[in-house]
Order: sequence, then C-alpha cells, then structure tokens
Amino acid sequence: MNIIFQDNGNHLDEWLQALKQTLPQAKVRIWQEGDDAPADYAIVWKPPVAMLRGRSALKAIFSRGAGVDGILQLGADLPAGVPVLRLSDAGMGVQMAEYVTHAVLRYFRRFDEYQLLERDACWRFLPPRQREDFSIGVLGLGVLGQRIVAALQHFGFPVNGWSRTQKTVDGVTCYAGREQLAAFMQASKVVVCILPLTADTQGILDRVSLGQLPQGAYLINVARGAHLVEDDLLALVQSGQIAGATLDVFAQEPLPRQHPFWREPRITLTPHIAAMTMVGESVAQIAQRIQVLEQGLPVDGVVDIKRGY
Ligand code: NDP
Ligand code: OXD
Repeated sequence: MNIIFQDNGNHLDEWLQALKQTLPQAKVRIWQEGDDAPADYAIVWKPPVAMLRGRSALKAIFSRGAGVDGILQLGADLPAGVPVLRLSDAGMGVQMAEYVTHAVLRYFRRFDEYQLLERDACWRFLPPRQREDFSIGVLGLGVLGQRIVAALQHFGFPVNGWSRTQKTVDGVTCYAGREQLAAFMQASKVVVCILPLTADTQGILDRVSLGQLPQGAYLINVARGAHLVEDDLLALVQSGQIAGATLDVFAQEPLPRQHPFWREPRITLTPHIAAMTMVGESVAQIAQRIQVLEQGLPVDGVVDIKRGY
C-alpha cells in the first residue's frame, strides 16, 4: 500500500513515526512537486493542485483536519469519484469544549472586566450576570458543535443550536435553515460559530445577522475566518452593539500585523489553536478507516462533496 503525505511543516516526524507504527505494511512517502508515481491514499491539509490532479486511482483522500474547505477548493481538479474523508473529533472535541467554555465563562463571570480593573489596582465588585439571561447559540450541531453544547449545558446555560437540517438535542432549543437564523440570533446572547465553510455559510456572520443579536452580545468564532465579515464585526463592536468577540480564525492567516483587530481591546485573538490536530488520535482514525476501506466496507467520515462538508 502506497500513501502520499503532504508536508506542511507541522509535526512531520511525529506523523511519519505514527503512520509507520500503525500501518507497518504501508509505504509512506512525502509528496513533492513532480511526483506522479502511483498511490493508494493521500493524507493532506490544503493540498496544492498538482498533488491530487489526475489521481483517480486513489482509494481515498484523508484530511488532516475536521474541515475540508482547503481540499474542496480544488474543485474540478479533485479526482472525480475519489472519496474525501474528514477527521471526526479525533481529540479535537474536548479542546473545542475547553476553548469555548473558557471564552463564555470569561464573559459571563466578567473576568475580562476584572482584568482591566486589576491593571488599575481597582478593588470593585461588578454586578453578577444572570445565567438565564445568558443564552448561548451554537451555529453548527455536528461532531464539534454537539461537544461544545454538552460542555455548556454542564454549567446550566440555556443553549440554542442551529443546523442545516432539523435536529433534536436534549435540552437544546433547535433551529434549522436560513429561515430560522434570525430567530436563533435574536435568542442568543453569545453566538458560537462552529460551521464548516461552504458556499452557503461563507460570510454568514455579517452586519445583518450580527445586528440581530441582542444589544451587548458576544461572538466566538472557532470555525473559519471567511464565515465572518470582519469590517462588519469591527463596526458593531465599536458601536457597542456587540460587547466583545473571541476569534480563533481569520480571513487571512497569520493575521497581518496591521489588522485593526490587534488594536481593538474588546476583540480577543488566538492563532487558530482552538482545537489542534492530535497526531496519535488522527493516525489511529485514518488507519482504522483504511482497514475498513480495504475490506470494501462503508466507512465513516466521508464528505458529501456537493454539500461541501
Ligand atoms: P460537522 O460536519 O460534524 O458538523 C457541521 C454542522 O454544521 C452540522 O450540524 C451541519 O448541519 C451544520 N451546517 C452545515 N452547513 C450548514 C448550513 N448551510 N446551515 C446551517 N447549518 C449548517 O463538522 P465538525 O463539527 O466536525 O466541524 C465543524 C468545523 O469546525 C470544521 O468544518 C472546521 O472548519 C472547524 N474547525 C476549526 C478548528 C479550529 O481549531 N479553529 C478545529 C477543527 C474544526 P446538519 O447537522 O444539518 O448537517
Ligand atoms: C480543522 C482545523 O479543520 O484545525 O481541523 O481547523
């Protein structure tokens, strides 16, 4: 079995070591420009066109992340009929739950404001917020969205969820489809975006949808930068309509040094680390799926290319 692996400078030795241990029968090679020798599987993250174009003999393309927008952007250059598989949780769910819970609690318990008071050596009590007024809306009720929901429910926050198809999740007020987006936004004091980036979801967080949030709402974006119209958020934060935002992903990454987000104290930034790919868990999942595919059986995690996730 031949596997081509795209090196993007992240944990290469760890990946190769784990693949060698988990799939000892496989010959894994790092793909390089000009390599068009046969391969059974490809493991990629935002691959260059030349790596996959014409490779219709591949049995599957594995994403090194949960998101596949960086693969599907190849469009017609993706080999037709070759399944693309995403990672399903693979150690990312717990990290997402930690990240979002941390951001929500920071706003709910006013730790962001206490931090500013501390800088001024100011001993002052701020009135506590009421949990029942602090409803959290989660855009995306998939693998990671539902993990986030479970963590927030643990603290007793009222939770709303929004998905493409109607869902039933215990204790969650579920909304679905564009026609229910406004009602979802109006009902959410904090909105968390954990959607895949598709033609339907690009730019979904704009002046209109963010303007539907209650006055003084918060945004947490852990999905993709292109979900957010950055200038619209900035204007809403500066007008006070949105009280704060925690952003892990950006239209351009790394975020350029001159970007105004760096200088807006109500916007908290992290460098796309909300849930990092765990090499051990990811390789175990990919290897298990290869074994299933080799037996000709149906496998989990296959992306619906037309739908975009
Ligand atoms: P899933 O595919 O499991 O879930 C996607 C969810 O989004 C589903 O509930 C789906 O609805 C919903 N959805 C998709 N399109 C629409 C739409 N047009 N309208 C409404 N809802 C929609 O994905 P994951 O939970 O595994 O991952 C989500 C994303 O998180 C990834 O695609 C990636 O971009 C991002 N991510 C970010 C990371 C980071 O570190 N910042 C790390 C890992 C992932 P339905 O249930 O009806 O299908
Ligand atoms: C992912 C990511 O999609 O890390 O897995 O962003």
